[in-house]
Amino acid sequence: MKPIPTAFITGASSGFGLACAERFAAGGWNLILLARRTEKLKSIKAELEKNFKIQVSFLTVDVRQQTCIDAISKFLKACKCTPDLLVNNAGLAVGMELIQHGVLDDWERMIDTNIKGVLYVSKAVMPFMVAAGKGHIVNIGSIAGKEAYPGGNVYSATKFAVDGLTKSMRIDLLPHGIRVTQIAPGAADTEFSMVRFKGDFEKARSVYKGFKPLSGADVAEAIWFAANLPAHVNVNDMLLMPTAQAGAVHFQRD
Ligand code: NDP
Ligand code: 8X3
Repeated sequence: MKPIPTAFITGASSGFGLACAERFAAGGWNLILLARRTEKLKSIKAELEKNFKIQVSFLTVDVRQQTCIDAISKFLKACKCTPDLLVNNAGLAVGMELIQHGVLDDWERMIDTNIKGVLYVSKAVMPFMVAAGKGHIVNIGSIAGKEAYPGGNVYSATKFAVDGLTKSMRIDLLPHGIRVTQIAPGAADTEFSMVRFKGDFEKARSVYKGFKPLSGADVAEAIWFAANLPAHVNVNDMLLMPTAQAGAVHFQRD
């Protein structure tokens, strides 16, 4: 019998990460979920284990902390588990001020989560994949990592970093049979805008006004597609946009 594959998903308590957990659970994969909100992870684990015959473990970890490397490493050693897939998804935008009005704490949060978080989690998981001589890392980029837009500045810079890092990881991991993919979505209706606008509901809703944005499930389907291609095939980069969005600032709104 074929062994059951395991997906390690960061930012699994909402949005793309949660949708990805649901998609892979439905596909029969075991899951290791990571985020900071324990209660959310607990109820997701209970729900998915009830609905699908799979095993779900979770780690309550802040990917900004260097200590997360050790925590993840210890966890994987203890469960004798090498993830077949790592989805580096945890991330956020905070604020949309013009660069000259930028808030230092917002900058730190974005740089620490979106760049250092990807590095720290990958640092913990890669040795297991290298030892196994296989694996797949999917980094979640963004249209903001392809094009700049007004007020996108530091968020955009972090996603350009993910774009560059993905390319570089693919080269470094080439001798080890590890696939490295970037999925770069356009506007998607998740908790993203509520986080970006610090709980301002009206501002957050206005982002998606008059057009149909991507859903978490749309992005999860793209990750599922990339992960389930034959082992000799890799999606290097996928820019996944709502049909009503042609670029970072080009929308067709009703
Ligand atoms: P959500 O806000 O819905 O989800 C973000 C997830 O990241 C949550 O599960 C959150 O969990 C987790 N997270 C945030 N900070 C940390 C941290 N320090 N440590 C661990 N987990 C963390 O947003 P999305 O699903 O939309 O975002 C997912 C990714 O997709 C991000 O990288 C984002 O930049 C990117 N993206 C989003 C787009 C969009 O329009 N929505 C478009 C393109 C890319 P918790 O709070 O429990 O820690
Ligand atoms: C999120 C998409 O365009 O709001 O990465 O930056 S955007």
